[in-house]
Amino acid sequence: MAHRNLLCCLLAMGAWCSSASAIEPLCSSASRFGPFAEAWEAKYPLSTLPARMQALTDSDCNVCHHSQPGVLGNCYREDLSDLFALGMSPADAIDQLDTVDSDGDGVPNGVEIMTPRAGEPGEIGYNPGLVGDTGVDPCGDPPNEVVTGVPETPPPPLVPTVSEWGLIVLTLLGMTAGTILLARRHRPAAAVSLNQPG
Ligand code: HEC
Ligand SMILES: [Ca+2]
Ligand SMILES: [Ca+2]
Repeated sequence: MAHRNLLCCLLAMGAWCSSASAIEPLCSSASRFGPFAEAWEAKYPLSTLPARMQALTDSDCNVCHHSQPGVLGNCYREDLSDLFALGMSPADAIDQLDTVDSDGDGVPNGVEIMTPRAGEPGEIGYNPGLVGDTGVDPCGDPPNEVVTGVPETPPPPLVPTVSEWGLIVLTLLGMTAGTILLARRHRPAAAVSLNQPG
């Protein structure tokens, strides 16, 4: 409970600091970010997603939030919030969701966050809570509102995906098994014909 109080305090201060620019100098950068944003940056220091969200939506908080804190979404934040409600720390919740596909676009959160952006040299990261070619939020209110206007689902890789490799391996295994079966089936026949005197 103390934990949650601390979070609320820091988060409220974050909102307060970013909305009231007059008191901005009073806010240390640590308190402005809040525990989720801090834990996130510690886990993914090389991702340029926060800077990109800042440039496109005027707030790096939109890595997780929809358009403003207090509004439903995005899907990634909703998952984080669920784990937090179960008593998990922000850092543990972020860890736990690394391999989960929160926005359902087929790519796990951690992979999205660290994927170099196609055609944007130096830019790393697709938003794990937004999908499609225009960065819509399936968990927003209203749902599917455009948030970034740019792709937030990584393009499919050019090499075979894991499931495609699986198919290839299965096919090869099937062919091998078939060859062995055929060889077995022919052997007795050959033996019979050899044993029978002509
Ligand atoms: C890594 C994800 C992440 C980032 C980045 C982030 N937040 Fe949050 N924020 C959350 C989660 C998760 C909750 C819900 C916590 C809970 O369930 O109590 C939340 C809740 C809040 C709330 C309480 C109201 C609400 O929407 O539930 C405020 C205010 C808030 N954040 C402000 C900010 C500000 C300001 C920033 C940017 C400086 C920021 N957050 C960045 C994840 C994040
Ligand atoms: Ca995803
Ligand atoms: Ca995505």
